[in-house]
Amino acid sequence: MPKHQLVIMANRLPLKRSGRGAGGWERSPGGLVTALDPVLRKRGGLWIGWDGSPGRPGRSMEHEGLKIKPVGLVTKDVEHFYHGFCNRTLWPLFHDAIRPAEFNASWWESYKEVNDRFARAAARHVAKRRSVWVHDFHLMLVPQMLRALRPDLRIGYFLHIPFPPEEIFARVPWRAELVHGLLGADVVGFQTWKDAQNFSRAARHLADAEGTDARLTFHGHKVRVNSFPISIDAGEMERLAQTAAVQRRAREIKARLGGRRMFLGVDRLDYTKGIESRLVAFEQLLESDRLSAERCVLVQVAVPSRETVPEYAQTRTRIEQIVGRINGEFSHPGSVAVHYFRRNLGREELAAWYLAADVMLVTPLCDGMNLVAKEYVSTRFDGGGALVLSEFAGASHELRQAVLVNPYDLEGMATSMQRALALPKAEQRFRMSILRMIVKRHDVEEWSGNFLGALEES
Ligand code: ADQ
Repeated sequence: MPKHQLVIMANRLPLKRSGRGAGGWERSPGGLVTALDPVLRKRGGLWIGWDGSPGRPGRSMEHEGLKIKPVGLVTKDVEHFYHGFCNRTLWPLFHDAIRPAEFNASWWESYKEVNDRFARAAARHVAKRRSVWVHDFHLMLVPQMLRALRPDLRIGYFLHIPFPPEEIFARVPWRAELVHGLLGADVVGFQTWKDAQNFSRAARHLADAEGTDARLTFHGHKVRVNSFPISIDAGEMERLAQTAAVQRRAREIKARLGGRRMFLGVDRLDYTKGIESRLVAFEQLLESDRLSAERCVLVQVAVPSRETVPEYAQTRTRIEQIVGRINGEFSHPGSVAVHYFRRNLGREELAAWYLAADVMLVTPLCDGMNLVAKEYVSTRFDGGGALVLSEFAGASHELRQAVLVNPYDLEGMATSMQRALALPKAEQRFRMSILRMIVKRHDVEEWSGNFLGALEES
């Protein structure tokens, strides 16, 4: 049995089969992979997860020094476990019930089965007394299941999305089982201290755990609970932005937009990200003549996500309707008001858009952290740009120098967008320098070091 330095378990592998050509791989989209990929590549280790296609699992393999152990999901698992319990029960419920969560006993059965499969895969493939780091809401039962199979392992768990207040979490018919699942870990980590407190309260009230918000005991097992705000490889993002190719591309983007001031949004196409609200706020600015499409433009880049879930298809339709409405009303020949790109951009292209944007709009209705905000700040080595950030993103706890907005207050958001665009130069640069310092200081290396340090100590 090879000795792996660190074992990551997450629903998705960091790579997925690329549509182009047989046997090709590309990076999986989303924040979890953005954050964890550099950590594991630096440390080396094993990643256990699903490759994103239904069917038998592929073979174990090694990719650029990273060992990969695929776990298979059949079509029924994809429907019941992934699209069902994960995306239609846990995701909406943990995001403040923005959309109603559905509770379905067959999905729950599937969730238990798939979690058991992951736990068994880890139990078989992980060397003695190793540390296993389990990630996110897809695998909440794994810590307890794995502890039962392999008491020699040290188990950490990190939740990438918010943990809801008890009165929302308590709606889940299987709430106690979910909490028991997490209490199998030695360290349970969250994005913010509020999430950690929500969890500890649920553990005490719904699952008979005892102790304080930071230290719980459950059936004699001690569990540490804390916040570990996730981050990005800030240095790498800055280096990318400093390359001649990215700077050239940023100039080209600006020129193509006719030198207009640019608002930018970059998100997975998800109803939690507040894309519709920011579009409507922009529409209000145009409608009231506070801005004009001849002088500014909003660019929205949205990467397709969970497209077979009905709420996602509806969100996409609504966004496309709003974009059409705004453009129909306010565009002029040569100056389209909203540019909407539904696609995944490469890292260089992404950095060029960040560098070209005057104002970055990160306006989720609810978000665990939001790495786009941190990526934007790290690319702005030129000291330019302004960040409009939702109070309901975990990132707002750290990035206090952003222009903070309530995305439910459309008029307030419109005013803040206009204000961000017109910030006096000195204030804009001052805010950006503080934001940059925070993200640089608290990067993903620090995040993983803090979490794994806590796990070592446990
Ligand atoms: P997400 O909701 O997926 O993840 P988020 O933090 O918004 O994560 O990051 C999205 C990532 O995808 C970023 O790295 C961004 O660059 C990339 N991305 C988005 N749109 C893209 C596009 N069109 N093209 C290319 N790349 C694109 C979850 C939680 C978050 C939490 C992360 C990490 O929901 O709250 O911050 O995990 O813990």
